[in-house]
Amino acid sequence: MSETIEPRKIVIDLKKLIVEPYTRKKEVKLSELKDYCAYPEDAEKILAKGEDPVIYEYYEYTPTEKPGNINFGLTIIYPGKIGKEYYMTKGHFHEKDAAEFYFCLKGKGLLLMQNKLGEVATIELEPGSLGYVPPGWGHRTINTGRGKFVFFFAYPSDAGHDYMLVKEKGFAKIVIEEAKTVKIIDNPRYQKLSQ
Ligand code: PAN
Ligand code: ZN
Repeated sequence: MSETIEPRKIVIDLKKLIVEPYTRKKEVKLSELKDYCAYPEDAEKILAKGEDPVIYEYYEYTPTEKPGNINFGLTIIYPGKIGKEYYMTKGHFHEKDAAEFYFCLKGKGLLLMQNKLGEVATIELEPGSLGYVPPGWGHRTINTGRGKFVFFFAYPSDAGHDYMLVKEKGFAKIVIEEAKTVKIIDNPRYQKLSQ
């Protein structure tokens, strides 16, 4: 039987930073992000102190995974660093050739993208700017500011998410703070996709 999706209104509350209603909320703490960090030993040091801070959270509204629909929501990345690496999302590739956009609402950060040839692109995001992720590009966002970095995202509902590629190989570039400035440097733990 074919599924019927009803038209509906969803409110993005910019004060409470919540999507109402949402179908999924996810909170990612340091213990879950650790294996994606360029300097996991710095993550271990924080965890060894008994701290496990929330690095980011997101609210998503998924009408259905049926092709032709759109998933959307709000991501909030807290300010902070793990060693010298700024708080960031895990990052992923979409399983299908599916684009996405990130529209920045608060704070500032970077959208880091990489395709399967290893080409890298970065886009600075501040309120009012939109980063377009073309199909085939893995994507991660990084909070380089002092406040929360908040953006609205939308992508095709049947896109699918592949985290393993990023977990095992990493992104070619990482974003760190050095001498109080934001630097995009080569990832010391990066393994080329061909290896
Ligand atoms: C976003 C991301 C969200 C969290 O909704 O899922 O910002 O990042 P990770 O999924 O990498 O943990 C998106 O890109 N969806 O496709
Ligand atoms: Zn995505």
